[in-house]
Amino acid sequence: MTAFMNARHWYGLVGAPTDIGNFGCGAASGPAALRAGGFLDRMRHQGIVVRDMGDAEGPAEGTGIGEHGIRHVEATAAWCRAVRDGCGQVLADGGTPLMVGGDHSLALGSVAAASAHARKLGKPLHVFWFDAHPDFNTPDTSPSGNTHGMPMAAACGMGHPEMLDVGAFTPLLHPHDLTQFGIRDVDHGERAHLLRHGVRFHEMPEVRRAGLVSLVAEALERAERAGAHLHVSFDMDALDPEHAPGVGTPVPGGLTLDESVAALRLVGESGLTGSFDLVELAAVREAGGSRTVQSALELLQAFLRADRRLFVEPLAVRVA
Ligand SMILES: [Mn+2]
Repeated sequence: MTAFMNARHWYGLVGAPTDIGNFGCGAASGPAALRAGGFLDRMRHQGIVVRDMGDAEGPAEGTGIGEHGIRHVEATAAWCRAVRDGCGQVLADGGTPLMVGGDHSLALGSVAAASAHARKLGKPLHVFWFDAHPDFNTPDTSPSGNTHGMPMAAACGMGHPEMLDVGAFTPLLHPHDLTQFGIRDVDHGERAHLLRHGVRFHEMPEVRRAGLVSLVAEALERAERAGAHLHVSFDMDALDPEHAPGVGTPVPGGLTLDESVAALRLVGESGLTGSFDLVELAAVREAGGSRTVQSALELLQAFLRADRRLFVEPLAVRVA
């Protein structure tokens, strides 16, 4: 199998060890936990090239509470700019960035890099967002003021000016090109935003009815028809707490590990994914075990091993 591999294709691990977007939640430990869990060795043994680009750097301390109770927005933006630059460098060098968080506010940085790269290639950006939460709050709709609930609204051009300023332009993403899976905890004003802007957000009852894999296959078809750069953002709390107890904001009734693995395998097979996040890995919150890290490793492996670009040029999306 190795003989057919495209040696030019590689991934760049960009760590983002902070939980500035949900201060104290424990997600800052994510990159170290994934490395200690043997991620790089495991990939190397399978002939998959993952270069460790090291960790992005940002403020260690928060920057206080602003208007509408928004927390640490300047520090969040500083971290997002560092993530943007780390992921942007991997893209510029021809690799696929794997951003490992850290809390989910950091996806604003990786999406900023992906959007700039897609624009340069003349492609639209599509985002797949696996999460218990839509992360589509604005400062005035957020009950907590935590920026990890705001990155997708900000990417779509709504939110605090500091967050809108992370990318080279705004909006970074058209709301119609955002598809969310595994959603089960939506704030009231956030739901109004999602509906008003036409975001496809697949809540758990729909996932149970239609099946995660077929919803993902439909979204892949749209992305392929559009010739999109696909950015995939996987929040560990998309999984049911049974499979990922070590997260900052666990919500019962989530995705199984098996269906998530199957979905990410399909995403990999499509060959469309130009950038990837795995976030909210707060293994320190899990008493005595490493279940969450093992789940994270399985998800990444499912995606990476299936990535068609390792073997051949992109082919048509296979529909389940
Ligand atoms: Mn999230």
